[in-house]
Amino acid sequence: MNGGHEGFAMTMPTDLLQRLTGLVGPTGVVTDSSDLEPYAVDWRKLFPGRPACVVRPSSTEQVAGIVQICRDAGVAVVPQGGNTGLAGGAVPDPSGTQVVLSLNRMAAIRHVDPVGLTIEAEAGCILKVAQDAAAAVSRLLPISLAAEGSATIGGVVAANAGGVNVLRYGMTRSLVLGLEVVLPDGTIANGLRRLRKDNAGYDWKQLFIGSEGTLGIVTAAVLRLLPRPKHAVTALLSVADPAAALRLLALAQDELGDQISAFELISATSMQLVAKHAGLKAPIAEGDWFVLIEAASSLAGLREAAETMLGAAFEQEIARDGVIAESGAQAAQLWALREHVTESEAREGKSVKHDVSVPLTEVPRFLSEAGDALAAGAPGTRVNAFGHLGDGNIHYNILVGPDHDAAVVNRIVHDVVAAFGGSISAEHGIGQYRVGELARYRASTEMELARTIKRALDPDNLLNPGKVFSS
Ligand code: 2HG
Ligand code: ZN
Repeated sequence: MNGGHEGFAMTMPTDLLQRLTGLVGPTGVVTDSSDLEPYAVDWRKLFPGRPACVVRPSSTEQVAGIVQICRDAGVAVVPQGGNTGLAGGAVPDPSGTQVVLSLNRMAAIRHVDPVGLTIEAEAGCILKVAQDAAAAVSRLLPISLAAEGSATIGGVVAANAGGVNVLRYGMTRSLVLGLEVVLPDGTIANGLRRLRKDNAGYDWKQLFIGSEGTLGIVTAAVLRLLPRPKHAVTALLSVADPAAALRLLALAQDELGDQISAFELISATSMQLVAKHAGLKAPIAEGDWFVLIEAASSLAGLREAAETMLGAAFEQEIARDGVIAESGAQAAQLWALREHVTESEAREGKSVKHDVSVPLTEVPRFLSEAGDALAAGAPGTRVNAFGHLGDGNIHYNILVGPDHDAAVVNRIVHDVVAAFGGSISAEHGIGQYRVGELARYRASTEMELARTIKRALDPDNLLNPGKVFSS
């Protein structure tokens, strides 16, 4: 019965496996230790866990059944999508007692409506597959992340994912029209409405978006689409410092206005890492800071506007060098520089990540004060800063040596973030990585409000325990 997985028999109530297998069939339950591995640990391998088993339902009713069975047995359930998160929110703890509920068999796109501008997809649908389905009818699903080839719709919604287009289209939350959720007691809340306007009572779906699987399990979502822009322009510029990057943002707002779809900051360190580990080099003169700008529109004239912006940036001595992509292929090359930063950082060695936001205009002062604080409190560390400057969201990642203490580095950086009224998690969520930091930096009234909601929906703390709050 235990499939040869030794730790399993010790930690899992005896009839639980039988009941789960009875519900989803033998192929829907994974117990073999080597098959469990990809579900047990996050991709950065920072949070190694050990699931009792993995259950792979193929319908919302099965998800509800699994939750009920586990609840009866007093066993915790950890929902998991593409397992691409950076905060350890989708992996079990090391106890060997938690059941991972993988949504990867529920991957259907249920409808695409090119006129009503909606798409309905099941939780396990890969984000890129949903983007492609929208593109096939000339529509845009504007959630764009490096992990889009593996991240799933359910995970993207549960994590309220950000990405590079947030400054124009908002976080995932702003694109969710309808949601289907399995609650911690195993009931199904079906709010899969495709309505643009729905002000009838509480907008309860908002509770689950960004709850990281602690309040309910997202099984399907209706997302908003947009007309697909026919024209896009991508430019890479170098600037002297982050203050100049902000002046460039103001200029871009003047010249490209509401067509700006990405405004990304890349430090020289990030560029050097990408050159070293991915063999990619910026096609402009070396600089201290770089800005990658993208604008997209259904109407022509973007390129001219971008050229005007570039000309003004040189004239006003905001930019030192710059290039506008001449083709889609060149645009992809410019984007590849930005998209390879995370991977190149990982290849460089150990890093302590910070996904922070401060009021946008404070970014330059934040960068300088955090740099000073680290030089004083954690000498020998190197800053790899990059991110979504258009949102005030910087990935302030610190390359550390074996003797540096990650907790000390966190404290130094987050204290500066707090001094600027910022957030310790702009887009990656809390997961298990930031539980202590959230408790430290969020006001106790805010934490108590959150706990009240958690207790009301999941009084036994059986849904993704230990994430967002300590259990
Ligand atoms: C990005 O913007 C991702 O590329 C990853 O959010 C950030 O590696 C990181 O810290
Ligand atoms: Zn990011």
